[in-house]
Amino acid sequence: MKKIGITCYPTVGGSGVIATELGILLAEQGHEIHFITSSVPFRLDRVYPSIYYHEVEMSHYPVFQYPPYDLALATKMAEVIDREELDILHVHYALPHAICAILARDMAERDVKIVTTLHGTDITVLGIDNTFNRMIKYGIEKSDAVTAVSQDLVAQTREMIHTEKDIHVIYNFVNEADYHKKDLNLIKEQYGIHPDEKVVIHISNFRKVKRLGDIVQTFKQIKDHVNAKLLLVGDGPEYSNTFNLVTKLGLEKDVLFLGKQNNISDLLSIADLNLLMSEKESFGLVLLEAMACEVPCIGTKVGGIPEVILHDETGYLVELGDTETAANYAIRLLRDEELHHIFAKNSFEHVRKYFHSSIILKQYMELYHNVLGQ
Ligand code: GMT
Repeated sequence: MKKIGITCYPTVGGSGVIATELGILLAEQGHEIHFITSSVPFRLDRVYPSIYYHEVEMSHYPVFQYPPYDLALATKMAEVIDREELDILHVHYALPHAICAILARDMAERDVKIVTTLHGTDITVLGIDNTFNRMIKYGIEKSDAVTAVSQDLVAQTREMIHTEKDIHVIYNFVNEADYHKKDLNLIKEQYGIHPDEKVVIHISNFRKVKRLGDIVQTFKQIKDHVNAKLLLVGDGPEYSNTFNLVTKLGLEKDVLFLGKQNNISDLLSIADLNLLMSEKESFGLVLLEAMACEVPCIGTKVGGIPEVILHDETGYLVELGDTETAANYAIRLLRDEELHHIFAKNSFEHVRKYFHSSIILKQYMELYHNVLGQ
């Protein structure tokens, strides 16, 4: 039995989901898990006897212009390392979490091993900034082991951070108990969608990189040929612009803004097609979630997306911004029931074969054993 600390962004987001689900899987294997985060990770929605939660508390002293969250986190990490006798501290994101972990390891009396998982935005966005570039490199190089969620992210890290550090690719996974197709036609009816209408879905945090405009433009072209509705799930900075575009294109009746939702697998169960037209995406966890629910995906040839979607087998890949090709593929898939059925089954099998939680868990466990020299 190992004692493992986990730090992640606990709010909605793929990295928080992966960190929490991994913690749950490890606990189920008999390990003791200590989450060190600013709030309870949102997926920790029931009691697990060997999972503990340590809240990073902030004191607001007037002397600080900005409350120093990173220092409070490092202090809490050091405290938990010593008190709980952690073997490993697994942090998600180099910045700031790996930096805080390194500081905590220096402060602590115990020799804890640091494992850092790169999820993307730290490299593809922050890596461009020179101030942070050096800091990220430091975080990566001082970690005992580093993982990234796709081959593409490893390549980007090498290119932008100029590090020779070994970076292991460990892909994302889904909780199969939750992500599977359910018979929920009632939900479709409750949203006022006719049984014959096709459902296209997009789920994201509505940041600019997700190219919501391309999602709406693709849907508009689909709509000209197929009776369909678009479900937009999530919220974020691009919400208003997307809303305005939908109104401008006269699609108000066909695009449903659902806001943030918890039961994503229920919504995926009524969907026929998932769209992800991002300009940056280190993996695209939502693709796995959709595919596990037998929903074929169309995505851009960007970042790690081509490592998840098999072109012409589980879905289609298009160039960034090419909404016309995306719409043509979508129309083909939504009109041809037999083809759709094949793609849906292929998607399910692909996730099961290459991204099953048991495969990914094994890879993380091997990595832990290696850093501990066992
Ligand atoms: O997509 C986001 O902006 C959220 C971010 C996160 O912290 O969850 O997502 C990143 O990590 C996910 C989990 O590994 C990946 O599936 C996403 O592709 C990645 N986002 C980007 O690279 C933009």
